[in-house]
Amino acid sequence: MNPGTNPGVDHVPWPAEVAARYRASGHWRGQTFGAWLTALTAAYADRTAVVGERDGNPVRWTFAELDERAHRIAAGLVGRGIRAGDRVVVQLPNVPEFVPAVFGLWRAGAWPVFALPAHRHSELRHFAAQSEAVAILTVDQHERHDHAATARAVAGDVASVREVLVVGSPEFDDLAATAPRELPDPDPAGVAFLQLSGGSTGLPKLIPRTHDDYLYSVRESARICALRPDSVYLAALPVSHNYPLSSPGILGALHAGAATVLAPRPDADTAFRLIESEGVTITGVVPPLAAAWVQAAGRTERDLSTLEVLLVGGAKCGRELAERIGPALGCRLQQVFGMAEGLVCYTRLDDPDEIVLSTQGRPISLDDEIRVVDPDNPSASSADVVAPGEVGALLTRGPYTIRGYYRAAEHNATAFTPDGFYRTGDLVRCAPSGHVEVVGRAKEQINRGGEKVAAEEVENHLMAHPAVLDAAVVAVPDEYLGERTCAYVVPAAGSTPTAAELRRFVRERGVAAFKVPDLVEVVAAFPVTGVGKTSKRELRAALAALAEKG
Ligand code: OOB
Repeated sequence: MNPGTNPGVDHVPWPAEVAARYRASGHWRGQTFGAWLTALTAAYADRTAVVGERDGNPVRWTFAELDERAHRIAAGLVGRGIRAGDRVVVQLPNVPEFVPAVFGLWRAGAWPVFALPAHRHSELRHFAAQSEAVAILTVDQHERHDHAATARAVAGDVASVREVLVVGSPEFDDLAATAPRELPDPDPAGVAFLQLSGGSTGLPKLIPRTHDDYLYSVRESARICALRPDSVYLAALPVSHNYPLSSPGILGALHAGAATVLAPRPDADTAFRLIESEGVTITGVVPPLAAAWVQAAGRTERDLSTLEVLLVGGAKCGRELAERIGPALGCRLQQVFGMAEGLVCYTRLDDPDEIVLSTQGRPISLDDEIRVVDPDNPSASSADVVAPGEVGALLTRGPYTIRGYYRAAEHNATAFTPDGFYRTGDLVRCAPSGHVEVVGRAKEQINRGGEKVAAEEVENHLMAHPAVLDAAVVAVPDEYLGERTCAYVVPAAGSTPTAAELRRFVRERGVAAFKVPDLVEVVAAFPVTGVGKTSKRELRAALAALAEKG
């Protein structure tokens, strides 16, 4: 056991009797990711597993080649002193090496901490510090950003980070050429990796997912999305996100013996080129991307006829867009409503059209417990359910939904009910069929076309500016993204900060570009709400209402 990890304190396990039930029902099978890949390789050795591009050149690996690479990387990592239980921040774009590198970490027993390519110094430093990571795995340059330099700067700031491993460097090639060796299989009930929460409070929380729970959601996702060995999944979104990783994602495709094609970028030109050349049958996008693809489909020369299913999720897919997808792209729409904390809902491929167009699906598992509770009470218990068909706040617990964030005891006390339900912060309505319709959000988060922005995180950055007395970040409706961010700012006495200056300031603090406020409004004072409350929550609600009125 790594002395840095402390099960029960670092992460909250499922109660023993609940875990026993999930094992008895076959949800949890006691298999690790490493053992799972070994079994898949035995079944599908010569089939293509991963297709990608490196420096513009095609890369194509079979299951056997992927498996061997993962074994070599695992041995190389262990040779570099990475031990079971060590955390390693992984910031990789959609490069083929992502797949063997992550399996290499899993086989070494290390926990990937999945950062997005958009994250910058301040976020990476937080992930590394919070997880006491020993290494950062990244690329050199990507989309004109020097990731290796950022990672090295973070390593300089966070004492636990001993090394920066750069995929594509001669050092990494050496590591990946290490002779494979037998390594002990980690505990399948233990944490396998840390995902990031979209967050609503100051800094993103880390989400501990186990081999047992995640593999259950992967197997079921592959089945629900009807993946088969001759399916071809296009990973269009950044692959370290839960959605393209597992809903059904790369892992779902592997489970079915299918190939994954990694798109270096998600734009229609790139995606359509790959759909045509690789015969892609299924992919997943966020609503703004679906809209862009629908538009581009009208004037493309590419043959998209292999595409059978387009998953749309991450943010609400409006009815109008939903209706255009099938006719424009010649495929079936499948809505997906998921969260890195666990619960994933899908419309089923044989659901009636009306359900597919108007709901965000139903849970993966019959053992996913759903409660729709009093939306006006942030501490509503799982018993405070609203009448059937009414809108309420969604609580959930189940075989792949976490019982607590990583090292966040204080936050967990409010983010979960005492009986272990996760407060999703989503406002939903549940149909008698069990289908869920997402109608809004109670959490202080902006959903910018699927990219999540925690209001408080951005407010804290703004308030670090000497000319800012107070800040409140709210969502404003946006035709393309669904929502954009608007920062209302009260200046410090005698200061006159400009919008451009404040946006630059936030960017220069080293945050993902999608968190830089789209709009900044400097106001003399914040409106006071009817009840005279001045809490941030009330202010944001009042400002959001104001913004909506235009
Ligand atoms: C996915 O995961 P996260 O962790 O980035 O974000 C989760 C949140 C949900 O709580 C909800 O607020 C929103 O994103 N969301 C949707 C949605 N799908 C996600 N809101 C409305 N309609 C939808 N279809 O976003 C994610 C994880 C796995 C699969 C798909 C998406």
